[in-house]
Amino acid sequence: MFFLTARDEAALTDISAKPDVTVNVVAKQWNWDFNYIESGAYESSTMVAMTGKPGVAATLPALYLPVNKRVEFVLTSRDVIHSFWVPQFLEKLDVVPGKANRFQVAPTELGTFQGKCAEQCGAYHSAMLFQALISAAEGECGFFSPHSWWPLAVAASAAILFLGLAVGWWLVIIGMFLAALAVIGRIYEYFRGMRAV
Ligand SMILES: [Cu+2]
Repeated sequence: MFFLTARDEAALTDISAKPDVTVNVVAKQWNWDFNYIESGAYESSTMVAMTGKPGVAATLPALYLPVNKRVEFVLTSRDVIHSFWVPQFLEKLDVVPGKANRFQVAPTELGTFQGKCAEQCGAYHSAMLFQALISAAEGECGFFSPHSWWPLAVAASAAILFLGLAVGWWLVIIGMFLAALAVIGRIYEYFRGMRAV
């Protein structure tokens, strides 16, 4: 038992491999900010009201991770000691002010996993919940990646539409057609669990 524990622990705390994705997880009273270093996407959140009613899960901060990629978490705290815990990651690590604790995982399963703060950190400690969403890794958040095409497509459709108002009705039709395509594409992407940045 000790051997297995020691072996797994060594594997989880090994951060010598170069990660594909680095996420700076910032714990704060009482929520989480997720900063995606490579893609330059920063998401901050405010405290979630635990009403006990259905639908709260949708308001929780979401940690987006690609499947089958090596992710390194850099854990920092803005105030007191918290603890970053997604049970399926087999690792629970303290988030300490003034210190950056790190660990790596490579999620192998698609889906939504519950995460929480595992250190009593004050009055609303129990509200420090989040969701880890593991989705297909289709490119990073680059200019032409699936994550960023949407605003571009909408802008292009709108431009054609307005140009159409000056040029002729046939261009308006084309603009509307493209706009509809963009909307349908975005909805399709959304339901596939893709990430919108
Ligand atoms: Cu906490």
